[in-house]
Amino acid sequence: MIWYTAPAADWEREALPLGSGALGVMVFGTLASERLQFNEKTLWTGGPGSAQGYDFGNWRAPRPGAIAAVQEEIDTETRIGPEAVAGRLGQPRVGFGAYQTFGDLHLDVPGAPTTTPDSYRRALDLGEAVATVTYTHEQAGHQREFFVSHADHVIVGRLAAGRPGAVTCTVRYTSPRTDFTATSAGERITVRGELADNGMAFEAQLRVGHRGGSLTANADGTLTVTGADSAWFVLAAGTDYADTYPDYRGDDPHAKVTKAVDDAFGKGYATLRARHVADHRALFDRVALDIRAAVPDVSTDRLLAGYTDGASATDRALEALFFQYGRYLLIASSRPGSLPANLQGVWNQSTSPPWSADYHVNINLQMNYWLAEAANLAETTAPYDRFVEAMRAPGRRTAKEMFGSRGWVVHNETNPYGFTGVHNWATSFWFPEAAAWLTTQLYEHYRFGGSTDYLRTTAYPAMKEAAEFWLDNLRTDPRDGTLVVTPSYSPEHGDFTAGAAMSQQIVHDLFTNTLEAARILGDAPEFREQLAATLAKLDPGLRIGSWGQLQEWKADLDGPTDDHRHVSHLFGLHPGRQIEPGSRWADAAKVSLTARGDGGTGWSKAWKINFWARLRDGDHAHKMLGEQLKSSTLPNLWDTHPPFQIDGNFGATSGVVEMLLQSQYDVIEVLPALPSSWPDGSVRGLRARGGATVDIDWVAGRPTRITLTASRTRELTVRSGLLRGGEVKFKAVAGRRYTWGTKTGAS
Ligand code: FUC
Repeated sequence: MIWYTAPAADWEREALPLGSGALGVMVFGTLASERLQFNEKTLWTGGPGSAQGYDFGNWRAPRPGAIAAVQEEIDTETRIGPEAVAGRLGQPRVGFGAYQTFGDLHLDVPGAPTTTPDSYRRALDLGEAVATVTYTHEQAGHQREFFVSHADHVIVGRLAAGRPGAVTCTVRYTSPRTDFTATSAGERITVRGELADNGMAFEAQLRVGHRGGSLTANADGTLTVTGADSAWFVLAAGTDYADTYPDYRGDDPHAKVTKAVDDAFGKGYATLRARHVADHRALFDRVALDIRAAVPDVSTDRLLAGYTDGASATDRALEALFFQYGRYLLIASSRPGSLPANLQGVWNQSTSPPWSADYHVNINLQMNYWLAEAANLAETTAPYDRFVEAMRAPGRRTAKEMFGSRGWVVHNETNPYGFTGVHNWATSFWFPEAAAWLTTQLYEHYRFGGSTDYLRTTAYPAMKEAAEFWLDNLRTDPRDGTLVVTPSYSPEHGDFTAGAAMSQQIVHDLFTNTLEAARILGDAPEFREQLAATLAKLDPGLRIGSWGQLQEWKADLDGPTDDHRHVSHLFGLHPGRQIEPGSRWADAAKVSLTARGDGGTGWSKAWKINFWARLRDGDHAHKMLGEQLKSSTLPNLWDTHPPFQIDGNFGATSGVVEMLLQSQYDVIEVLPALPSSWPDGSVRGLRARGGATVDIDWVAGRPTRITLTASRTRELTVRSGLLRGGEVKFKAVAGRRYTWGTKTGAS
């Protein structure tokens, strides 16, 4: 539960998020006029039909030889400043668009208290995914309840009072745009419009029910409930967006929205609530973390403000809450049937949000899904898979037109309209490695879940096509004859060079995964041989520099006082698996990470939790979790870059899992980086690669019991100090449970 003693005064810092993946709501809990800012995830300006025109980021005119000329210059000069390259390979963004707020629903409550009563409480129950606002006024208890149901595709709210007839309210829709009409008739409000920029049709419908009192449809498009015992509403919203290249338009939303709102209304409030809670709990309740936290009776903003160094039981309460909040937010912002979680999940109150609230793919979208498999929410990856699938057609055209090659590609940022080309922000526009990196999650989904069918139909086609792009685009480095990515740009840092560490490590990871998958699926031997031969000649992107650091670039250019937020050259440590703990590369990675320091934006700190956990330094991982809570977390526990950016929430939850369980080398490692400030505890329901669900109890920093439930029949290896010889390898049988140790640690 997260809770507060006052209404939210600020959307970003204080309002409480609810969501069903497609729909999102921010609850303010304001007394005289409840504000419910809401979103539908496909409501985007830009794309085909945009008033500005749209080119998918592809060069508007062919530039024959442009990339080759940059490559040749890098061969001779070794480095080129980013502005010079952006001038030659970039172009201004046109028609990219931005994620839009759908608007606000206001519930005007006449006679509500004008100051916040002492009894006021605004809460979000993470287990139920229900927000409540409660207060006492004129001797009557008042209660508001809100949720967004993925089971029924509606936003639901209810106002009730302890005294008969005490609920009076007017329901009103507003939007910062003027492109809509809102009309009311009977018990229904209909909002209908088209985005001025691209003509996208959108519609929302709301129906109000009440017990006692009366309901009036007003001429200004609002509805008023007067003197009821309780009132409730359902709201459905949609657009005519479809994720199909090249038009990205589908059916008018009217029929779908009407059906959703009417079906839900027919079910009644209690049924909708029960169906919603069951749907949410089926995902949320799978994981439980107990780190002997003591939840004090203070509001969450005070809990956050009081956080010091993680040494106390109340600090642990916040850490455990923050861990589960990441899981909550992923469930709320990524369910099948819509787009994946964007930079703000599904929540956006603006018509021009930061970075368009888009899909940045040089770290951010990938980070959003780091927790999905290991924190037992594999179903939330369906929208991501679909997004990647939908990107391949435009990405294939970009590969052909810009690079003259096979495969598919996407650069630094993308939108729901297949923007796979480039813009011209010098320090970020060039990142063709993004497609390869995006496919990593698909392969991880296979490694965790083990479905060969999924590998064959979903993961492998995207991976293979990304690999084909790099088979066609690697170039021999005249310095040493290895194959390198060029031009290569380590995200948002330094100059253009050939063979920066991250470029090489990503391609290494892609080829390694694709080769494994090709073997499993028995793809053509010629393809496998070509991949293996290319991998053998590939510069692996691992090099140790003059001060013992892992080099970010192929030449030794790293500055020991540089604290840039991107730590791209450690990709092979996390999320990759090229840098194994105990190796000299890991030692060098540690030198680099130490030099970069414990600061950074929200997502940067979150990544560092994962890095330190992979380096088996639980205390430093925990320190980074503390840094994130102290300086990159808002009172509503949203991560802040600043501004609000959800990747840090997801990255932090992933980091906590990495402290407790790792399996990237196909060995299930129990408590690989347990911090000393969590001496006793237990965790239930984490997932390991190979199809295992793992429960762990520990006392005084040592595991006392490990329970593993196998979801597939296959050989598994478990590593833990609890096991004789430190490791056990056995044939696990699907559906069976295996236990080592006892709950008390007695044997
Ligand atoms: C990447 C980061 C920025 C920001 C942006 C949305 O480009 O370098 O810090 O997170 O994405």
